[in-house]
Amino acid sequence: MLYILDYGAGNVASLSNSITSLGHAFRWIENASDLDAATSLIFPGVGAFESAIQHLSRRGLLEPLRQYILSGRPYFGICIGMQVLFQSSDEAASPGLGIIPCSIQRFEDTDKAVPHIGWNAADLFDASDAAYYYFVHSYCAKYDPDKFPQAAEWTHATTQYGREIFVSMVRKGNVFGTQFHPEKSGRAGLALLDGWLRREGTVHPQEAAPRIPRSVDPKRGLTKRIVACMDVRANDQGDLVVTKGDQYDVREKADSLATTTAGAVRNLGKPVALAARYYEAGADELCLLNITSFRHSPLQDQPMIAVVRAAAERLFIPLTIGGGIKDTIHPDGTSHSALEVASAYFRAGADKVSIGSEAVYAVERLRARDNVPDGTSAIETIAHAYGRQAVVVSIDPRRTYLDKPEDAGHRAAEVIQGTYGKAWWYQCTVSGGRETRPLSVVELAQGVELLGAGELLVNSIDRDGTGLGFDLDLLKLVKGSVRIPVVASSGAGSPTHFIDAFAETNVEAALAAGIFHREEVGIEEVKGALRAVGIHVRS
Ligand code: 1PR
Repeated sequence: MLYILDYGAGNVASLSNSITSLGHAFRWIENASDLDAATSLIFPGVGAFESAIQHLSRRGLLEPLRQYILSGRPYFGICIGMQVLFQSSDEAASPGLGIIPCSIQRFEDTDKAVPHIGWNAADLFDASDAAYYYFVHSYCAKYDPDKFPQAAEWTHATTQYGREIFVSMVRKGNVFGTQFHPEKSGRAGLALLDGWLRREGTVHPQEAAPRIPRSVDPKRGLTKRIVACMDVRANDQGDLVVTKGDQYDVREKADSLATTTAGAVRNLGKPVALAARYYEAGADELCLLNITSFRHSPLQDQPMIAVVRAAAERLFIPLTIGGGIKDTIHPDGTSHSALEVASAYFRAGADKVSIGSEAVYAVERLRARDNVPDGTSAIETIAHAYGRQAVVVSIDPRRTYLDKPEDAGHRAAEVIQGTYGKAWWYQCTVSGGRETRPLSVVELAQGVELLGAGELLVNSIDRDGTGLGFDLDLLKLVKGSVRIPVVASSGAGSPTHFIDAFAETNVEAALAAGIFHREEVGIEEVKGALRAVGIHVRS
């Protein structure tokens, strides 16, 4: 019987959904005795090495897990489930299982963003065609046959990130592991999972893998991601619909030729149906933003949770959910922490949560404490439990124009001098742009990075829905001020705009909504244009 070991962090719903969709049955490991009954085991670790080991220890599973693996029964470790096979990790004080006598180290972040988030190739030693899979991690087993010969002996595939090459698959005897998430890697991932499940009784030969030196190829490595975003809210009839605004105004304008009612919420389709369309069309990632959640509690917003659940059952690519991730008091007086709200979304099948307004307030409080984190913000509590890669901060800045650049005071370095004389800085907003706060976009970006955010989604109220292209000044400013990955958002009107964003600002991903919803430009069309100019994207 196949068992899955859930250690309580992150999105295990995606793994169970993908196994079910492939027609396989499984049970969850409840306690150590289940490990005796298991004839094959998957450990889908997400998050942090230390919390995985601590959790296994607390449940009395650590030693039984080691014994299970040493007994020769098939084991498949995913991400942290692969890393715990190693001796230790720079991330943690507790040792790992010690099956692979080598340590896990942090990526260098001098030449690239960390975490490593996105689609990258796993190069097998015995095949020329590499498949692309979805990775999300800050630590890895470096592939260096001279320095770490034991890790090299276990290596089944390697992957390149920046100038580093790391172990992306291990295989020896009954043990198999992937640093990437097959359950989030579309068809390639499902095929890999299905292959392992069908051959689960097979034990591979024990011989060591060839220790082949691998050299860095400047044309390879992490691909640029294309993200489709759905802003979701209830329309005036109370149905959840995908909507889309111009500069955040989502209501229909009065127009003598209009067939829809002026003032009604624009309805561009049903969220799950649209999400399925984008999955089929080759989107690398999907984002669902509950844009009116600041008005009520997302935990009571069961339709939104149902949307996430339904989407996660059908789509095997990463899903980010945003809107209302904050401490909440229900109308019945019960209070729920941001961590509880996020956990509800993770359980439903989200891979990341995106925090908007609450991130602005958290940085304001951080600055009032002279930039000393106190561990209480939504960003910190969620990153601590689920890993920083699970926490995206969605920024909603607006240009604030200055009469004279000198008026910017201490923000002089953040002022953009426009071509036609006007200068501006980027000011943060909350509640979907309804309220402007004194914080600048750079202060917010650096503050949330310090608090533990793993990625930034950079919107622009000025460009949203205009089709004029991404705000490249804004993206350069943010990208230059942080080390975490940046997703460009707002204003995409053509494939050329994506080329501009990647070529001129080096962001890791670019997101669009309107042009995809209205089918003006297809995702494959965008990727084709990027490929044509030599920008590396997933096929
Ligand atoms: O503050 O944590 O509850 O989160 C609320 C979330 O909802 C934030 O991420 C905020 O950006 C979003 N939001 C709130 N109001 C609106 C609105 O439109 N009235 N949508 C809104 C923001 C911006 C992008 C959009 C891109 C691309 N939408 O997500 O999809 O601008 O659009 P385009 O390609 O058509 O130009 P909290």
